Amino acid sequence: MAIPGKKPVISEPPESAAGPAAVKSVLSHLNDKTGLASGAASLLKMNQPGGFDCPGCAWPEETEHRKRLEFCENGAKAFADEATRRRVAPEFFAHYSLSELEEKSGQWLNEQGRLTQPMVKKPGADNYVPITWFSACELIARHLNALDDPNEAAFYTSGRTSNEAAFLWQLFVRAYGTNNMPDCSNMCHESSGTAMTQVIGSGKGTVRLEDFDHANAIFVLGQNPGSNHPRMLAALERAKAKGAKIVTVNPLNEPGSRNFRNPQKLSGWTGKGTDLTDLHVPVRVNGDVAFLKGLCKALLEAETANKGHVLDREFIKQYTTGFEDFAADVASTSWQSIEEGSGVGEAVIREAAEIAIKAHTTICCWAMGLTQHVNAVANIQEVINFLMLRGNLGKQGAGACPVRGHSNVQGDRTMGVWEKPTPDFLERLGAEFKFDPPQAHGYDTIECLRAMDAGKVKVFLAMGGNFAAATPDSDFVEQALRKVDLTVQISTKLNRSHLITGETALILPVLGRTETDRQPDGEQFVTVENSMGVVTRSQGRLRPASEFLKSEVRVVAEIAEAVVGPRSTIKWRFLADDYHRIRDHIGKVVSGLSSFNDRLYDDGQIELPHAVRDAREFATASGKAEFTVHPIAEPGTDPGHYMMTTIRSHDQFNTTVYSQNDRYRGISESRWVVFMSEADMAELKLEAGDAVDLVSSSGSSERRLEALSVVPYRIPRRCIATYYPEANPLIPFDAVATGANTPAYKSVPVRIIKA
Ligand SMILES: Nc1nc2c(c(=O)[nH]1)N[C@H]1C(S)=C(S)[C@@H](COP(=O)(O)OP(=O)(O)OC[C@H]3O[C@@H](n4cnc5c(=O)[nH]c(N)nc54)[C@H](O)[C@@H]3O)O[C@H]1N2
Ligand SMILES: Nc1nc2c(c(=O)[nH]1)N[C@H]1C(S)=C(S)[C@@H](COP(=O)(O)OP(=O)(O)OC[C@H]3O[C@@H](n4cnc5c(=O)[nH]c(N)nc54)[C@H](O)[C@@H]3O)O[C@H]1N2
Ligand SMILES: [Mo]
Repeated sequence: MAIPGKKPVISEPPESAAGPAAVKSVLSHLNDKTGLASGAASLLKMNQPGGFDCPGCAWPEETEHRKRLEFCENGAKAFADEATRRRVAPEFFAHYSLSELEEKSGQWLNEQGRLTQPMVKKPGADNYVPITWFSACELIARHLNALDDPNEAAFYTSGRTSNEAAFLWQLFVRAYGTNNMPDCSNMCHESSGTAMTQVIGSGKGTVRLEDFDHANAIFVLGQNPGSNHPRMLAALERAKAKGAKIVTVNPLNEPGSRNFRNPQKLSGWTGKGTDLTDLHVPVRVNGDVAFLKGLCKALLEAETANKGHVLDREFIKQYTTGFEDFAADVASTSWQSIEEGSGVGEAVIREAAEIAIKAHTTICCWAMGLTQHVNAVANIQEVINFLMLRGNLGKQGAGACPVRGHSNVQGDRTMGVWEKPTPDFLERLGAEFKFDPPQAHGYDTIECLRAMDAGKVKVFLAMGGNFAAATPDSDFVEQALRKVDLTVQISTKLNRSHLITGETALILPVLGRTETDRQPDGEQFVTVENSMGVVTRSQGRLRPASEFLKSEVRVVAEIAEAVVGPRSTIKWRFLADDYHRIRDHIGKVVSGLSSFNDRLYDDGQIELPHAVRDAREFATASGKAEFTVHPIAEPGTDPGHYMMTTIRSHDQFNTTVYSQNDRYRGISESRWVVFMSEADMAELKLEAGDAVDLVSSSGSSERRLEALSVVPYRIPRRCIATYYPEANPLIPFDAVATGANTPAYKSVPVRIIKA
């Protein structure tokens, strides 16, 4: 958590992204954390054949245009953070009690370095003490095997976990007897998966990286690639060079999306950079349904004026259903309600539509700005409506591109880490390993928290992540976590989830992706799947941070052996001795990965099949892609309320905060801020730097954050922005995306009270 009270230093945001400033930032991170020479040598292996996959985001690496330096500033920071020379050893836990550590910020905790040894906190104790791996696994087994029902346990996964570890993990959880597998995806792109599965029959994106070279228009909605997917800027720059127009739809005009100085090219060091965005559409927070309806309305009106030249009638007729109802609804929606709902004028929406009409091929990219709202599923289905009007699905240079977050979050789902597995997957899993997997759906993240609070989850294991800080409604979550009997964190770095624990708690430290993974049968590599469905290998090369670390795969195997060993015929340790054996099983269970090992060696990478992208086949109820109708979201701000969104800075990876600065937004020394328009500030008689409290309410309960500094910013009126995770205590637990349960982190009505 941030330290309240500290004042930010506010300056003008920079005009361009990346460039020399990014290189300077990389060098200083490496120098502080890993030592410059060894850090730089290892970075050269990142995203290269035979090297390791970047532990940062899920943007695919280039193959055709691969550079010697195939990484970005933020990937380098994620690397340096894992490769740090600092250590959290048993002496650290002897020195600091849990009560003391709870007062420390998340940034401080992370800065203490890598976890080195298994630790246990016993009931009533206020310190962690060392425990052997064997005793830790026995302890887990005792707790799990004492439960009345396997559904009293839950198994969280964060998205850095490799395919091999994820596959073994879900196999263990199902062999134990539950589908309670909440994951970070539940807080992230769940809305995208749900929305797309309903209307196009697949939850994954329909574009390849090469499609960016063939796109005439690219819409980037609710995404900040400059900070969160910086390598995407290179793809946008190339598209731009070939004449593509780029439209960004975002309440903030993010510097990273405006101008890009490619540090991999000489011109990025000396020149002016590339102006990426042709049109910025400053929607109000949660104004996207209204904006997208406006866009479709402009397209339909243009078709009426110029019959046969705007819509792809062939596509609509052959591949879709529901067009008539959709068109009628759009026609009956007034421009006035579109302008009010989106906060954007008709002229700007028509300008965006004009770009789409002139483009033969359009890609829509999006991220959390669309997925984390109560009406998030509607947001994404409106994107699909818009794409379908001009046949932009299953066509080169076009398609839907939900840009995933964690580097293997998509792969973890492909491996079966899902609380709602398909019957088909379970059948193949059961046949391969000769057991009956549980059929009933398990808890997602929100349901898991509710069950914890109700005393129905008694044992909680987390494969990575920072469950306590990433989830909404922090006070509620912490209270729920403390009701659990045993919490287990399988982690690389210290975070809040190690401090907010059940009665008994374990920390199990693991190898990171950058480190050598040696097993009895030799050095191992793992695989990951990027945001575009391409599976590649990743092999760490650094010396492990401690001799006591185990790989995630090995830890899962040892826990599984202790918990279900005698009851199952699966040879857990044998599988972990050589990951090829795990991949052989994956090839038989997961469709699209047959002959997994052979193809990895032959081709280096495997592209998973995608029926929509490859064949315009839609596995929906109707067998067609479906147009859908959605109401414009209510502004949701009663008088006196502002709509708060939560954002990432340029110096964090999710709950891991590297510094209190946000170079791209001109903020330094404090993240305890609220971004606000000057007009709203004037109305409330606030000056830059003034302290305010934010209060959100749901039902009868109120949540409050105190003394945040006001920062004047170009953001639509009655909208404000704060940082994730600092603002998570304000996010009501019960505000979630309809149908997907993704927390509505990006539309929280709050009151502003002058402190
Ligand atoms: N360096 C770095 N890289 C990361 C991460 C990181 O924390 N740091 N996190 C990873 C993960 S897990 C994820 S999911 C992704 C997240 O990547 P992003 O989704 O890009 O991250 P956010 O900062 O949450 O929000 C994105 C944008 O949504 C805009 N926005 C907010 N509300 C609205 C709205 O109502 N409508 C619209 N149209 N826009 C809105 C914000 O202004 C912001 O620019 O990045 C991944 N990559
Ligand atoms: N307000 C608000 N809340 C949000 C969001 C938001 O936009 N706004 N975004 C949401 C999103 S998109 C996401 S994805 C979630 C993120 O939720 P999580 O994935 O749970 O959180 P992270 O901060 O990514 O987890 C960081 C921790 O993972 C561990 N770790 C790192 N690498 C490894 C590894 O290789 N193996 C293992 N076992 N552990 C490792 C380290 O201990 C580190 O401290 O947060 C969500 N919460
Ligand atoms: Mo995410």
